[in-house]
Amino acid sequence: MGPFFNSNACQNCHVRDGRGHAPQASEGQLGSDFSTLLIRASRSKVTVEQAGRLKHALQANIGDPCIGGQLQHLAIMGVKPEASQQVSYRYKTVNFKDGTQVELRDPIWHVSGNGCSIAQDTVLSARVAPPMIGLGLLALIDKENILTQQDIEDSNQDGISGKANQVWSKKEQQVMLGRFGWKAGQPSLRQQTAAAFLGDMGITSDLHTAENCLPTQLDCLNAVTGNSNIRDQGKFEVSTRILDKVTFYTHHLAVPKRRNAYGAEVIAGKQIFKDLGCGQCHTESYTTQKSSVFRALSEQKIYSYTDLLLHDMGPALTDFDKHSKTVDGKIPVEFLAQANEWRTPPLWGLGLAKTVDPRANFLHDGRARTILEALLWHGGEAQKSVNELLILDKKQREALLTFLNDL
Ligand code: HEC
Ligand code: HEC
Ligand SMILES: [Ca+2]
Ligand SMILES: [Ca+2]
Repeated sequence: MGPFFNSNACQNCHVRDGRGHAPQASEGQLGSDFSTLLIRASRSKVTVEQAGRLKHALQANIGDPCIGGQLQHLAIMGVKPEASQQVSYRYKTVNFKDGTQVELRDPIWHVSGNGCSIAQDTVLSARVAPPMIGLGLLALIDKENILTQQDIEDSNQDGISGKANQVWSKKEQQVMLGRFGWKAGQPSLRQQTAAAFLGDMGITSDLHTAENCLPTQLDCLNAVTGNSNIRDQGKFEVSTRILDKVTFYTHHLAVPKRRNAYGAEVIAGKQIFKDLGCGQCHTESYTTQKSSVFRALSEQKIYSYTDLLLHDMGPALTDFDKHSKTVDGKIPVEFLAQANEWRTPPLWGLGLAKTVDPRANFLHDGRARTILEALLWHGGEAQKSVNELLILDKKQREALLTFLNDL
């Protein structure tokens, strides 16, 4: 493991195969529990218009000179960690039309390089570990079913303009539809898994054969590595056999059964979900493709509640700079995904998130402590849905949440 790492096991972050959480901190305090959350870094040399025209927009993904593409706050003995990170929160309240108040916590990120300085034009992106369920099913949604939902220029003028991410596949050596990660930056679960081994734990594999050190990080470059120790398995730290097994595992974690799908309040809530336009991004269902490799996942009707497309979610959810200031939303951050764009996450398993781990949080940076908070942070293309949410009465709000909690 290492030289640099964020954690030493997949399940430290994906707690019991569920989701992670943001550090806790009351007003005026600093939170430092980064056990399930990490910060990405990117610098953009191209405008988003150029990135859209580039064949694979790889130019949009240049790491920071001090911390590379990801801040690893831990390192093996003898290597100094890259940087340190903390978070504090500004607490604010949102009012429903009927006077009900909900408190939201707005994160302020504190990051500093260890012996070097993060660049002023670096865009930072905080990401909490997402749940691991149903991923093999998402991998088997026909790409055309995703692409036909795009409406990049919002030509039907409903305010929603989903866009697919187009990302680089290391295996295929070509541009492919991005499906995984909060900005859909990974095309396959094998590549996502190999990226996690290297980026999060410092473990090389057949897809990432070099350790994760910048040319300036001499102690990292000179550190002992496991590459030369593994005689039979090739020159990397995790063998292809183990990488393939972990990848198989990530494909096959089931989604939980609905508990009360036909309950009257659940059905009423589902209607409100539709009326508020939630389903315009959280697409209800698909049938997976036929697959001889993944037989158990083949030709299944699934209820994933996602279009797997990127949406502008407004300035409050936009990535930030080293002073925790929101950056220009249009800056490309991860292939075609801009600073203000996020992939619609699937909603299955939502109601059991806190059963899996009571600390579980929602949204890309875990700022939302409850499902209701997650809804209230929606902005940008989803602003209309939130405006309508705010005028619901107590009974309607409860029905909506009962439906979401049944997923
Ligand atoms: C330091 C915490 C951390 C560790 C350790 C970690 N992950 Fe993750 N994982 C994340 C975060 C954060 C994301 C979201 C990344 C993004 O948005 O690009 C993620 C995303 C994923 C996804 C995509 C899920 C989705 O819904 O799109 C998979 C699959 C995954 N990780 C598997 C693994 C495996 C397998 C390991 C161990 C080899 C691992 N992770 C280790 C934090 C972690
Ligand atoms: C314009 C597209 C869009 C619309 C409309 C929309 N969402 Fe979302 N939703 C998203 C995206 C994108 C995210 C991820 C945002 C982030 O992580 O910052 C998200 C996140 C969520 C989450 C948190 C999921 C998680 O895993 O953390 C929930 C719950 C949710 N939406 C429910 C709803 C409900 C209910 C509505 C209707 C009131 C709705 N959404 C409307 C796109 C949309
Ligand atoms: Ca790094
Ligand atoms: Ca290593």
